[in-house]
Amino acid sequence: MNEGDYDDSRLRDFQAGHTRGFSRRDLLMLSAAIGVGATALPEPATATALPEPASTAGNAPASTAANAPTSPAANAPANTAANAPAFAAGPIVKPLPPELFTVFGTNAETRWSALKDQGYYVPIDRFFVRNHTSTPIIDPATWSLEVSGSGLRGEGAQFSLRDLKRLPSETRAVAVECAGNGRSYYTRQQGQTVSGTAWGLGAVGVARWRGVRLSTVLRRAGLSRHAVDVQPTGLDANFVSGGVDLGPVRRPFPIRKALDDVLLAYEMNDEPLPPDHGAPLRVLVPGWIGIASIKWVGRIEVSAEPLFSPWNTQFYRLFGEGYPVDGLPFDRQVIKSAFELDPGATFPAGVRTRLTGRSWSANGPIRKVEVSTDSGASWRRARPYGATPGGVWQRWELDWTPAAGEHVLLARATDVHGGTQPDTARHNTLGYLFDAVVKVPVTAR
Ligand SMILES: Nc1nc2c(c(=O)[nH]1)N[C@H]1C(S)=C(S)[C@@H](COP(=O)(O)O)O[C@H]1N2
Ligand SMILES: [Mo]
Repeated sequence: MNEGDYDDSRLRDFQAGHTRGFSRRDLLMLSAAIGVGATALPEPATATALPEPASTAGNAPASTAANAPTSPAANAPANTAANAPAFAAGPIVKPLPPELFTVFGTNAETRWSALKDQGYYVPIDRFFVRNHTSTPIIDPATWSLEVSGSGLRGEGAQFSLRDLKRLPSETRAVAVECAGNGRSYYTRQQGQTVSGTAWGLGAVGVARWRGVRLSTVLRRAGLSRHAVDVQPTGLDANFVSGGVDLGPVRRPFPIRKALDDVLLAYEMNDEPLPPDHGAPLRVLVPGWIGIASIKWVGRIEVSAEPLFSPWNTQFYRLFGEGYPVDGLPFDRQVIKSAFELDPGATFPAGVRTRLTGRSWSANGPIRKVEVSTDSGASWRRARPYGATPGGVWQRWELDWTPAAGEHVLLARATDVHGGTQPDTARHNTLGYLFDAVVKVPVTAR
């Protein structure tokens, strides 16, 4: 499918003020944030046609009591003193040992050294977590999925987890990667200012997901041929940004993508989906930026009109000198490589060591990986190894005998379509889609 056409048409809708589920105030904030005001984004003389700010939250799923996430504290016995620390422990449920993760507020990045000697799939205990707020604990027995909207022929439908598990299942390798993965390198490597979580390269993971195809569920719910957009909504708390309640986390994608390869997953690496990764059910949108893969989904809206949320109007747009159209939306991930080591690692000098890493591209399997151990002066082909189910990423290795001193390692991948990693990523103020070759300083002694 052609995401470029989709993005262009949504940009035009947006500029023309054809937004729904998106407040005038958000639009003004966006105009102010990008510093263009009325020039690029028409000041809504159409303001009356746009919903009032309150309607942003009003777009939230009618969260039924049964669907409301219960806090761990709510499940605690009457005397909660002993249980209090479990609730206070933080926004992420699973342990975050420092040898596996770097924590940024409500988010945790996988340390690349923790992927060495792991298989193709990233184990749950080291899979990165990106939470806008906190992991909700949802009772799978009372949870249900609501599928509704103007893109259905009838009233819509509700599915319990048991209903979904009775439908034909599919198991697939899919990467989840944050759009801002590698963001800190805009600053560290290119000296540029960006805003957002200062991820290294560890906001990515590949898992084996099992679930039901979204197309199966949409057809059961009475999909109409007028449907154009699909928008899943999370049951986590509303996201408040700059004092503005943006409502629950949600983001639309086109019906073509929905019917192509989107999965509703209830298992991750052969285990029930863990709380931090979206239990009881999450969306997986292969090849797209992580935000498309909504966790803790409670409702899926199917619409006969284009849908908008702050996650495709305010965030996930490209603003910057390098972009001809200010505020271009985007959906697809790019190409990257990472060594399975932490920057600043040390090696024994004069001893042969095996460098390992992984490369991945949202546009197709990796064809070759070149590695430099001398700051880019010379390059060698890395040896690919291991099975590549789904062709999501490629593991590789290369032997190296370092001389004593400081070295800079680089890895550069090329995919089957010839797409490769540039020396410099195209700067955008929100720091998305960093695809340049990363310089990894190491020491031998
Ligand atoms: N409901 C909900 N879904 C969400 C998010 C969230 O905060 N809430 N974060 C999104 C973002 S930005 C990313 S990168 C991925 C991260 O998935 P993971 O935490 O399973 O690695 O989930 C996406 N889905
Ligand atoms: Mo993300």
